[in-house]
Amino acid sequence: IVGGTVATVESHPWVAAIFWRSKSKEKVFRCGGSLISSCWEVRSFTVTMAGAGEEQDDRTDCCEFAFQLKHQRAPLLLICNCLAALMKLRANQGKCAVESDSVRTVCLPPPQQRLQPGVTCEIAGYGKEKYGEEKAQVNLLADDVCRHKDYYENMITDNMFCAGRPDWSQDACEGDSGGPLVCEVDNRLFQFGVISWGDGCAKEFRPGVYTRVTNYNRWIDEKTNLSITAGA
Ligand code: 4AZ
Repeated sequence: IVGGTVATVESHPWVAAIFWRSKSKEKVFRCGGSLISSCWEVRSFTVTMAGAGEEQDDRTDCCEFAFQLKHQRAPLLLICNCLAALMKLRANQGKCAVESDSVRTVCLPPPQQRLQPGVTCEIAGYGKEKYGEEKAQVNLLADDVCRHKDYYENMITDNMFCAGRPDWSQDACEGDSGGPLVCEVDNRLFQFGVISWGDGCAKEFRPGVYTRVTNYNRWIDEKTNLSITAGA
């Protein structure tokens, strides 16, 4: 998070810090995530593959495709954003996550709920620049603004939305991707976005890009075999 403030774990009890175990068995911090049920987390990630040729794939939600190619060691450079990925937690003594003041699931948004541009939402994560849990506030941008040529033009699909500060002072950054963007509706917080990508951090005309979670409610319910979508 850039330009944010220190957050207590209790204020964002659904935020996960995801670590990978390196070859030397060390735990290395990779990205964020959020707890959507006691045994499932949702996150986003970027797949980059280098090879002999160079080709940029413009599909933005191509996880399965990318993994197939990775398996075949295809000679191309592919960068794609997996906008929504689910991670199943392993149960420990019959339980996955045990809820407490610092561990709690986040609510998925009602699928039809649309928020107006300008609405202020909150992001949280453990990424740059301070690498401690921080939170910041960002405002939703209208799609046509984010698709303007001064912004991201045709890089924004219907599965994404943009959010930033009018003065560009607060933003998500490297290591925050996968983490949640939550907004308040009728005094309750819902996860409307997954921190996904951006050109740099807190840069003018380069807002953060988020996965539009309402487009994935049904998919999440199907994949997890849960019915965690409100009002579905
Ligand atoms: C990242 O690499 C990342 N400023 C996440 C969000 C943004 C940039 C980079 C948005 O995880």
